[in-house]
Amino acid sequence: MATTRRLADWRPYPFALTETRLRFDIAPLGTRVEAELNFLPHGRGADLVLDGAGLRTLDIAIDGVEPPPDAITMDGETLTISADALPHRRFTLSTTVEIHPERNTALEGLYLSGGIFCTQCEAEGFRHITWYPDRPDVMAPFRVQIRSDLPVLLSNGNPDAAEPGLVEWHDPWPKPSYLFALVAGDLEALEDRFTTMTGREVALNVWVRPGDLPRAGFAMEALKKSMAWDERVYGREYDLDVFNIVAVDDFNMGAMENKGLNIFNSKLVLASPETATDTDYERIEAVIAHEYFHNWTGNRITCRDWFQLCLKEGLTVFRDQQFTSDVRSAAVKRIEDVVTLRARQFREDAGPLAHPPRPDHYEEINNFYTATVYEKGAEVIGMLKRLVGDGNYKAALDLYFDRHDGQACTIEDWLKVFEDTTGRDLTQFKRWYTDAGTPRLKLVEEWDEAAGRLALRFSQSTRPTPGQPDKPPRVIPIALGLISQNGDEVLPTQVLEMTEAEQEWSFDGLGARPVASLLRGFSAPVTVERQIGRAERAVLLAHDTDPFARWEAGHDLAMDSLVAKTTGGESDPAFSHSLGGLLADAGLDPAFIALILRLPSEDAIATEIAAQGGVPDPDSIHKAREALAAELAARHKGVLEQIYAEMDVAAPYEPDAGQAGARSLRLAALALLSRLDGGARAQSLWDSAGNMTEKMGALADLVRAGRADGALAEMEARFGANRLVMDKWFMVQVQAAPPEKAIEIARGLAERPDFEWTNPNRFRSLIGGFAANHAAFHAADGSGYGFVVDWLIRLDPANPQTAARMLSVFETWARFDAQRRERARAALSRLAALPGLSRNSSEMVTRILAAGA
Ligand code: B3K
Ligand code: ZN
Repeated sequence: MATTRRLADWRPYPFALTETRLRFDIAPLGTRVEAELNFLPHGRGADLVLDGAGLRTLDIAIDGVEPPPDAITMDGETLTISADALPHRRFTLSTTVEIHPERNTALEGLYLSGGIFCTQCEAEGFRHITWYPDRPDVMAPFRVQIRSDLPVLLSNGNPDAAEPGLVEWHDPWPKPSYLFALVAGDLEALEDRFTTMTGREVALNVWVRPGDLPRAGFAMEALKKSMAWDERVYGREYDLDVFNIVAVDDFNMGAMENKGLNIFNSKLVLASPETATDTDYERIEAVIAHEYFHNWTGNRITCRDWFQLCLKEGLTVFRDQQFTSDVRSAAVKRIEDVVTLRARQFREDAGPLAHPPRPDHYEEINNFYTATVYEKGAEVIGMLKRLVGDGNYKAALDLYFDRHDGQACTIEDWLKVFEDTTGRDLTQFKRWYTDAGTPRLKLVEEWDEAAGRLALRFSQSTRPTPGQPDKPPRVIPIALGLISQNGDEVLPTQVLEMTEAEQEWSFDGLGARPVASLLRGFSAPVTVERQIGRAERAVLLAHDTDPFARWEAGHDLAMDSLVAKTTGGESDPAFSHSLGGLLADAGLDPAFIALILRLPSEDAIATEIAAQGGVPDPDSIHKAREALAAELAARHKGVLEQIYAEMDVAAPYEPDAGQAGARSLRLAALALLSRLDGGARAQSLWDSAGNMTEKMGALADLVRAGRADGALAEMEARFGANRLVMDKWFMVQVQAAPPEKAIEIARGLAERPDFEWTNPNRFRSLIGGFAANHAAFHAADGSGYGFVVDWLIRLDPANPQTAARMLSVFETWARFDAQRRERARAALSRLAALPGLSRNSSEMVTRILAAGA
């Protein structure tokens, strides 16, 4: 039975754990784990409660003596040793258990991936390894011995003794169990070194399967860059003699920040120009940085309980975003982040899965590794920084590291360092952490021609979310500038600090009515409602000095056209016209133009229609978007052809921002042109391209045009044995396919022997890729819903985490028409009724179905 866990129920653990010693005997059919835990009772009378799941317990002893049988209770996932059987002083609990990594398909705890033993312990995977207080506020130094005949045996910390078949690792930094890691396998390392700011030498290794070394170099460079950046920008130095990264093929998410031993999904490590795209490279760099940055924000300072997850994740995402802005283009990065935030987090906030960055209850914590905790968590920190200023932000962070090093903390601790640094009261600001939902900011402008005064009247409101009917006003930093009709900036950026439900600001001494450039840099994660004409938007698109606001003006114009077209109207010529100006502007960053050319996604259009109170129709949305693309292509054919030719990078491939920007513009132009030439140009690019970025761009266009058979066959012939490339092969065929064909293609692909559905990457490529084909997934006959649910029913018993995560593709089901809703409800109910459904999927499906109640 599922039980709800509540923040209000947190109590300190009644014992200190002063040392953890583990010994693993790894064998093909069963691994033995011996644990010795040194406990110091904080007081008297508390039972010792430990977590464990799926363990075959062979032995339990306290100070070497087996406790009397009636002192031990095993119930579900807990082992309790009653207080009467415990000494009132330091004692050692020893246990021996047997576990079966070779049968572990859930990829949680110790498991096998392609012959490599590896672990994933966050959030509660360690209990699948041994009996333990498996909670983040119990921290201890670890000593780990591994016995195995495999050649490479790794754990956290520094290597100690080693002899053939046995190694010992020692991690002196107290850490919670979720940061434990172990790897055993036949691996090769790309080796390097880093000298820290105080001159300490650190050995760096990126461990991969034999043969993959040539594709590990970029990850290593990214690691060194991250280490240097964290020293330079945050003053944070690495604190062990070695830093290991291991790439494995079977992994439930992207990567994991285990102390000194990061374990990665191989797709976020391995890259070569022939096998990885520019986007893959950018992601690898960002995730390597993210996991590395966790060493301070997550590991040295961790979370008191899982409700505080965004304490480490929001901050670490914020830090990796800063890093990418520094090493690439800040403007482009900001726009990309906002696109992702809206696509994932706003969508989450608007549906049945809405929750605050710091939730106060959950059934399964793994369901809360969400866009809200991560991306909104990062936005909240961005707002805080904007409100207190860069200097205060830095001082507050220094204080945070000083005050809380070695501790397990809360959001309250985090806010307190800002309060102590600045003297500000952050009580109202804290609502960003505790309240769910995306505030809607409404602006009404009043222009007084005679006085030359512009009054801006703002109001804010947030719709109810599950369990939170009332939403008091929040602090909203509104970064604002004013642009004159002829394009001059008449007021540089100011930050208005909105705290009330309604508030007004006015600006005097203006010669003529300016255009407000609102929410510059996307200064708060809110939606905006304002009366603004096409002409004003065009002014912003042509002249705004803030790249985000400029992009946003283009995005809004495109969205207006798309929404109008969907409901049978005409597209607005203003967008196409302004686009002409941008395409001809040689001074603009190609990556920026590419972002404007990338039309809003079908899902985003559906969201907008729903937000305006309409019922989105996936088929008309698809047609409208295709029609606008074709229109733009026809209207700008000449300049698009010119761009396509000019953005052909002649220099040898580099995954840097400059080259990647040129390629993204080239491919955006190609995508439009392919709507005119039926894919002819895409075919010749496919034939000639020497890098995966252009290959995949061309291939998507070929798939869309229905002429990809040749290219797909070639790709399979060349890369059939490369799992990561074949993941792309699976995905593009379903995601870019014409919606009416996608389901047949998906069914066919699912029959293939290389559709290894227990591999999360492969599952996400095919099933997730299909669900990302908006009109196919939301087909009126329910075939898309049925297909996805059939696969989730199959996956759930094997891998609940990945199954539950994918259920979020259903979070928008209630916004469609009655027929689609019925079909979605039927499919979801089939899943909900499944005997033995995991706690993960059960919680998700119950919350999702509640949307239609
Ligand atoms: N902390 C891990 C995520 C763990 C997910 C557990 N279901 C990766 C990261 O955010 O860096
Ligand atoms: Zn993280």
